[in-house]
Amino acid sequence: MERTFLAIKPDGVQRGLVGTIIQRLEHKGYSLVGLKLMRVTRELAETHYGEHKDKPFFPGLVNFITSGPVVAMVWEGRGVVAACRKLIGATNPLNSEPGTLRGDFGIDVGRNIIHGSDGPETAEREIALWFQTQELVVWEPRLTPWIYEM
Ligand code: DAT
Ligand code: MG
Repeated sequence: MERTFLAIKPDGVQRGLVGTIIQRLEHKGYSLVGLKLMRVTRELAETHYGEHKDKPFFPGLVNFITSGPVVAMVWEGRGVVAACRKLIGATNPLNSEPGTLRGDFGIDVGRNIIHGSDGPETAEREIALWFQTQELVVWEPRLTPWIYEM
């Protein structure tokens, strides 16, 4: 089964959106396999956002992601990487469609609520960066036959 890495950013936690976000993903039919509330170190933030290190917004991005608690999650299911990107919406919440998490709950690109891996290889790298193997729980969701035809 495919897995993706999602992180509810400090604005999402401060604004009380943790339950809403988890509920949306559960209702979609995906399964949670890893979950932790954590403070992000500068080292982790800089590694996670390494592809953006030369961008003008990089220092602000690192300051923001380390400014408060983050909910780090791994979700599993068919097509979960692309589906979560759709569910999250465009990077700038003003361009995100209504019905997406950023479209419904955000305004500013620097306060866009949630991170999601942008592809399967990125997901593998980010899961390994944020979680130890023993923190991921392998379990058999009983609803599988009600969510997947086969
Ligand atoms: P995404 O989070 O949709 O994958 P990204 O990887 O391009 O977007 O950028 C990572 C984060 O950096 C993004 O969620 C918010 C911030 N960011 C991106 N572009 C920005 C900009 N032009 N100004 C301020 N922050 C920006
Ligand atoms: Mg990205």
